[in-house]
Amino acid sequence: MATAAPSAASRIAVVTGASSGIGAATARRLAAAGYRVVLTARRKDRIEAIAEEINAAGHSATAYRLDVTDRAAVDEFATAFKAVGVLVNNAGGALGLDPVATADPDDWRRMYETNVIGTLNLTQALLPKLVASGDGTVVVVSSTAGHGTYEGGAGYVAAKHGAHVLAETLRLEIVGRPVRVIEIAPGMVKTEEFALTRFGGDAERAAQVYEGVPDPLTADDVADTITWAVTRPSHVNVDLLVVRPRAQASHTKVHRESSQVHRES
Ligand code: 8X3
Repeated sequence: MATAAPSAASRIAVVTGASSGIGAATARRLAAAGYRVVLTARRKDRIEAIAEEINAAGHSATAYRLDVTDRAAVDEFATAFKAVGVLVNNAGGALGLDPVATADPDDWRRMYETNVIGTLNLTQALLPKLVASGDGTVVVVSSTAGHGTYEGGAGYVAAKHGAHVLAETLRLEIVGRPVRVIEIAPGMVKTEEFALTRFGGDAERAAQVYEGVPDPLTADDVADTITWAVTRPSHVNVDLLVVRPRAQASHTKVHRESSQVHRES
């Protein structure tokens, strides 16, 4: 099947949260698809190593240390570009799985900051450059948590609903300009860090999330989906794509080995 090769003006792709997981995998996939990828994250050593690996494979990547919640730093970053073709807002994540009655408000604030304000910062700063490319694409990596709730998830679910609303509203507001807004909403993805971060480094609790689940999605599965959506012809806007592993029918209905069990923390 034909894919849309990026034109010269739209060849730069910025990926946030590119130091691991879905962000790193997306940087690799977009580079292989012909984009000059700019990897951003707080951990400079990790994005530099991934950029080196991409360049060694004959593709093009650079690394730029960036905290998406630092607006002054984001604005400074944006001055580096005349035009940007693709912005993948991937930085974010979950903290805790506590019920509303006892959850830590600081966790909620931090999740809103990274998942929503971070996406807002990058999108605002780069929107003029995406328009200037003549063929821009904003990707918001939300989650199935942006489309339904589950016990213990409210802080993360609220933040991801915020990311979903940002994408949906932006699409309404900029229609007529040459920029697509694509939301990718992954379900259960087994990455090295998502669950570990959620549970404050508790590896045992993190492992339980995926216990017995045959083939949760990988970061590369989601990167493949993102890259597919981005490389459709310019007039094709994949508004919202929900992607789950076959073993997950909903947040609360996950197949684990031979039994159907309900999700528990
Ligand atoms: C991750 C999906 O089920 O942990 O965004 O909320 S879930």
